[in-house]
Amino acid sequence: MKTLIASELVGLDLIVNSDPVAITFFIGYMAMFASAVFFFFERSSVDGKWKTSLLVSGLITGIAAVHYYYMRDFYMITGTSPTAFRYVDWTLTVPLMCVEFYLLTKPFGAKTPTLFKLILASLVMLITGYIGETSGIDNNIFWGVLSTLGYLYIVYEVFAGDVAKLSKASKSPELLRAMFLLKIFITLGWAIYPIGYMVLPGNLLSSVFDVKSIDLFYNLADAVNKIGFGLVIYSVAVAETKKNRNANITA
Ligand SMILES: *C/C=C(C)/C=C/C=C(C)/C=C/C1=C(C)CCCC1(C)C
Repeated sequence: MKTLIASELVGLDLIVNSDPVAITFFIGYMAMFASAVFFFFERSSVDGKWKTSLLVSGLITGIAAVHYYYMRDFYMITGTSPTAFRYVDWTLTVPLMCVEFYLLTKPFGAKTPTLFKLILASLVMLITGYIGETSGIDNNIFWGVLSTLGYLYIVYEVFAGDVAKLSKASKSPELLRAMFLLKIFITLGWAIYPIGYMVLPGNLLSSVFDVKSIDLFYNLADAVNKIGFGLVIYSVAVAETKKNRNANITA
C-alpha cells in the first residue's frame, strides 16, 4: 500500500510540473468557475429578457467547471483521457448553447421546432462522436464522418436555416454583430474539436500528434467556445439594456 501511495505522489508531481495537458485541465477548471460566477452575478445588471440568456451562460460554464474538476482528477490519477466525463459535459452544455441561439432569435419568431432540430443534430454529433472515440482504431473515421454530418447541419441552420432567417429580421446592429461573432465561434471555434478527434489512433492526424494532445485540443476549444460564446451574449445583453434605458429616459 505504502509504495503505491508514494509512487502516486511522484506521478502527481511529475504531471503537475511538466505536463501541459494537466496544466490546461487546471486552468480550464479555474477559468470555467470564474466565468460562471461572473455570468451569474452580472444577471442583475441587464434587463429582464436577457437574464435568462446570462443564466444559461452561467449554467454552461458552471456545468463545465464541475466536469473539469472531475476530469482533472481523472487525468492526474490515470494519465489518460476522461472521455466519458467529457461527453457527459458536452451532452449537457452543447444543447444549452442551442438554447442560447433560440433565446437570441425568439423575439423574431423562433419556435420550439427550431430548438429541437438544433438539439437533435447536436445529440447525433455527440453520440456518434462518443462511439467513435470508444470503439477502437478501425471505426473511428466512420463515426467521425457521421458526427461531422450532425455538426454541419448545425452550421447550416445558423448560416442559412431558421436561425439565419430569423436573425435577419432584426434591425438591431448589436444583435447582428453578436450573430456574426457566434457564426465565427461555430465554424472556427467548434472546428477545433474534430481536429482534436483526428489525433486518435488510426485517424488522419495520428502520426502528427501524440494521442495525449487530444485533451489539449478539447481543453482549448472548450475555453474558447464556452467562455467566448458567453461573453458575446453578455456584450449584446449589456448593449441592448443600455439602449433600452436611454430610450426610456428620452421618451
Ligand atoms: C462546450 C462544448 C462544445 C461546444 C463541444 C463541441 C463539440 C463538437 C463540435 C464536436 C465535434 C465532433 C466532430 C464534428 C467530429 C468528431 C467527433 C466530435 C464529437 C469531436
